[in-house]
Amino acid sequence: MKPIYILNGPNLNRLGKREPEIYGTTTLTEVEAMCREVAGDRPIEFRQTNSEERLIDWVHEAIDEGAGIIINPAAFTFTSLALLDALKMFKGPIIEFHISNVHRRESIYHRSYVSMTATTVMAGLGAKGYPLAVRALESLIADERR
Ligand code: DHK
Repeated sequence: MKPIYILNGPNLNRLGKREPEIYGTTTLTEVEAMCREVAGDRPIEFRQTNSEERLIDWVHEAIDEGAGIIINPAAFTFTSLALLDALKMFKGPIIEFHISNVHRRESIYHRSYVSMTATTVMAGLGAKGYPLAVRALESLIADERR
């Protein structure tokens, strides 16, 4: 069974301490555990980086190995054409995930490049939305959605 890739961008390593009024107090380690529990037999590659280059390299790995992608690109959502170009190459379903409702925040967070290729967007469910995204991705994989 091919793995799903759950990829997290810059500053998410500080989840739980970072602006808890926006992102909550759940840590990324706790998020990973929740995702693995929901995934059952499905292998998960759960990763975080502050590097755009590394994030793109992981998308390239997913292109060759992955069944689906859940990506929280964080600030790269709104800045990276390189990340958009990499995600366009992925043939499986892509869920763009944001902990906060980016559309209710400052306008700098309103225009996502990633949304131009994502299968669906989940935003505002909080960190506990990640396991829901795993369930949603399994459904998209089963339906062979892109
Ligand atoms: C996380 C970030 O780091 C921000 O740059 C985004 C996103 C929002 C989130 O809600 O997960 O604007």
